[in-house]
Amino acid sequence: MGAIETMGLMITHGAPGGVILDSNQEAAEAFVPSSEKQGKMPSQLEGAMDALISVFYNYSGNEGDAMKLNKGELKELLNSELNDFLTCQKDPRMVEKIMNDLDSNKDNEVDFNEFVVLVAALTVACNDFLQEKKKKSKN
Ligand SMILES: [Ca+2]
Ligand SMILES: [Ca+2]
Repeated sequence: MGAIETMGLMITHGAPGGVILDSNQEAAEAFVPSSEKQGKMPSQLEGAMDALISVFYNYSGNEGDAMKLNKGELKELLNSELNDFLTCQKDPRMVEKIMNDLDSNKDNEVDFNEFVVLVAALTVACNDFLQEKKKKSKN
């Protein structure tokens, strides 16, 4: 409950998605595809980014546009990959709400740029939760 509320809040206020979009250009210029660094193991973070991309296309390729998640594909992804984080998704309106929050260009599909906003928001919410838990266990 808490996580998803925080998420909605952050998406409405444009952060952290806004931050990501602002730095897109710089990030793209600094980006070196892993194929250019042959034989080198990806770092933990690079591996996580790679996984993020793979997961997205695993679901987006099921129906219609292979580059975008429609509502059914988004639901599948949320159910299978974020089951522990989004406990209130049993509510069928939840997928609808997440879809509306994420779909910033209003084409009724979630592309990778829009999906990344969800992951970033959930990661921030997850960090807040963990830090809060740490604080409480200290007292
Ligand atoms: Ca699709
Ligand atoms: Ca969209």
